[in-house]
Amino acid sequence: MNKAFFFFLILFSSAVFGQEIIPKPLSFQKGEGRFELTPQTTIVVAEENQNLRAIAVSLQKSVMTTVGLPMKIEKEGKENVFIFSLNSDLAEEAYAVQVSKEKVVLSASSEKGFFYAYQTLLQLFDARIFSDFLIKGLQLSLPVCLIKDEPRFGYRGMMLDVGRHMMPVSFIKKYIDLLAMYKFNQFHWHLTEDQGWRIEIKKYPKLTEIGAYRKETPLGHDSENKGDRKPYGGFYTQEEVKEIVAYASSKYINVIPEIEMPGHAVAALASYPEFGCTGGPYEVRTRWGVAEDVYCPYDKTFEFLEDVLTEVMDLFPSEYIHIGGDECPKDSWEASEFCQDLIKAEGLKDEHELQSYFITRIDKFITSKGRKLIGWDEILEGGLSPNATVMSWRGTQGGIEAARQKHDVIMSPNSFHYLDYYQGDPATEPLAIGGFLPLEKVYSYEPLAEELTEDEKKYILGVQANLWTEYIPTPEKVEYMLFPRALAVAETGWSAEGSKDYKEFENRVKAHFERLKVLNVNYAESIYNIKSDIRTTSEGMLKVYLSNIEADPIIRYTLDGTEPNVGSALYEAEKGIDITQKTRVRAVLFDKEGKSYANQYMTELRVNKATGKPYVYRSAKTRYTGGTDYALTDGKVGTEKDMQAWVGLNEGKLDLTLDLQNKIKVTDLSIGFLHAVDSWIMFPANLKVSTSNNGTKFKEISRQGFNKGELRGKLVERVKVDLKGKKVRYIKIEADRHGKLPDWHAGAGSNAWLFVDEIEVN
Ligand code: TNX
Repeated sequence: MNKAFFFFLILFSSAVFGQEIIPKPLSFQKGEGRFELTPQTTIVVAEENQNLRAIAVSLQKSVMTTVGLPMKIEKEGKENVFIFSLNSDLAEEAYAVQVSKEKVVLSASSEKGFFYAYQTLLQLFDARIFSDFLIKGLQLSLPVCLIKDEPRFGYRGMMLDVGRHMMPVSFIKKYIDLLAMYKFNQFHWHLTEDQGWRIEIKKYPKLTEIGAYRKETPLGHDSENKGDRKPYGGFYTQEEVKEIVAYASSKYINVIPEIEMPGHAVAALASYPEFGCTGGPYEVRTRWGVAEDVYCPYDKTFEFLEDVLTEVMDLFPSEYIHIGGDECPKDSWEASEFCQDLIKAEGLKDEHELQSYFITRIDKFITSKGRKLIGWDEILEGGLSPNATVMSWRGTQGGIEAARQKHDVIMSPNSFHYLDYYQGDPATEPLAIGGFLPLEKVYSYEPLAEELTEDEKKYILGVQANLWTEYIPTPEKVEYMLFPRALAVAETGWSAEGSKDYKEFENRVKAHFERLKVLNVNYAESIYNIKSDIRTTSEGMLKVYLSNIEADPIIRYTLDGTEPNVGSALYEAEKGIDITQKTRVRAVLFDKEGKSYANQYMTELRVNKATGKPYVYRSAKTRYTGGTDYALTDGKVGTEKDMQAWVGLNEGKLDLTLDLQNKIKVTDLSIGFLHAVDSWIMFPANLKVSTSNNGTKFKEISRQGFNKGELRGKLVERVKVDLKGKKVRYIKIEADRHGKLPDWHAGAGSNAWLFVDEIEVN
């Protein structure tokens, strides 16, 4: 799109939406006219306060960089000024911004309040205020308005897992900048994992010499059990940690370190095997998931952990110290004589109480240092000290339970706030761990569950979203997974109860895309994805209906496999698209100016003599996915990526009769099967095809056997059967499942699934 047009759009959209601030402020009143910045405009900071001055300098810098105006900082001034005005009546994080034609007044009672006023101010400017170079012809101004604002929750956090994948210091700073822009105040830094220990600990150098490196990283999905054979690793030195903590603090963000225990600790055990129950050797983990090897509760293990935490507390001034506590399998404690003796000696009931003993002992240590322990909701198991704060991740129930037990709670439910889950159709999204959390779902989260009493609600300190990085190896992908969903989380944490309106939020998000673009953030445009509805017609044709979030989207499509452009056919909702032959449908969304969006829709439809024709199963139990009645003849062919097209069985056999509804000449038949053994799906043992003219007497045409019992990995194969140009009406297709999963398989002995899709007849 032409640049001038692009910028016109920004102005236009701000005029339409009035305000695009995210998170939405408590109140916003728009007036008439604008405050124009001129070469005479100054910033007035009366107080002798270095930090306030630093905020004024940031404002000065942004204006200088983008439009070259000097914006001197002075002690007084009345007109054509930005004034920092102290107002001690406001709460710590509250602020007001008052823009008139003559001046802009920022009020707050604290530096933090001024910082948020400044963040809001930036969002009132043209999006190009975020540019780091001079923009010719840009005239900066602000709309006359009055904003009063304060957060709903005191805790607004974002977690980043650097254990699975490490991110460079420069990126951590960018991440912190983006959090600050959306008024988050907590950065939860997940620093240790099975797959890597990422923080230098002076007393235990092997933690980073050994524990920071793994032999390889899973390739594709963990279930495929493949590695990339490339050593991976790295860690943050204590100097770098200090640098990041100081940087975050300059953005009014507290950094909460997480040192995982008793589980998710294989990297530490690989470095110091004496802290595991078996004594090792252990190896830094090269697969995702949950490891059975965990810390053994020896006295020496506690000494070690206390030493580590001591160094950590020296680096992080945060009151909260996160000690993990999640996903700790009890196998190694069950098998350990030491643990069994300890359970008896301490009068504990079982290994769950041993977990509680573990956490309580660490809690005492952390509390003795004047800090507060946070842990994932499993720390509730077996009793917990009243001082501890619970971070609820397993749905919302853990948090509700914790609040009832009068523990402070931070809500970060995987059912709403796991930003490592897919945000769009997995078929068109980059690889993710699983799940499905589109922007709308994330936005719909209400942290104060109805079942809590008013008193219990007081224990909910706020919200957090988590970014686990098993499938997120680069900063670009971190950005892709975070944005725009982090904006929804920001609004849940900040904006007033009951003020959320998704449609209106979506419009503000679109305006923020322009800001994120200027900031070089690789945000996802998945909210624009095109969705399809494919229907069969009685004539054996297909009709494809396309839609997206807009009421009247401009969708252009091609049917010849080429990429749609501005000249391609325009989709008309009333008509749909008729498909009469094998076709690859590709569709792309355009904006009014003819700019295309990145996310495309693509599907291959194979119209053939079986398309839309009915079939009857003689035996088909446990049908799985392939939702529609005509899943096998809907023209949509199951592929490795498009898992939803397949029909799956794991009992009985595939035995169906297809009715072509007329006696017609047929040359061949093909049918696809999926082999994806890590997902318990295996190629059939055989395939038999017979034909008939009356539906009762069948003649066998083909019978073949397969043996893919040893084949690992994934494969889609279409089996072809020659029908020799005969005239037939009915075709019977039979296939036996492979049977049981092989001995070497994790699910050995269970039935393998048979996945079949799309019967094609030509
Ligand atoms: C569960 S959430 C975990 C993490 C994984 C995450 C993947 C939590 C406390 N534990 O170790 O990375 O699921 O979504």
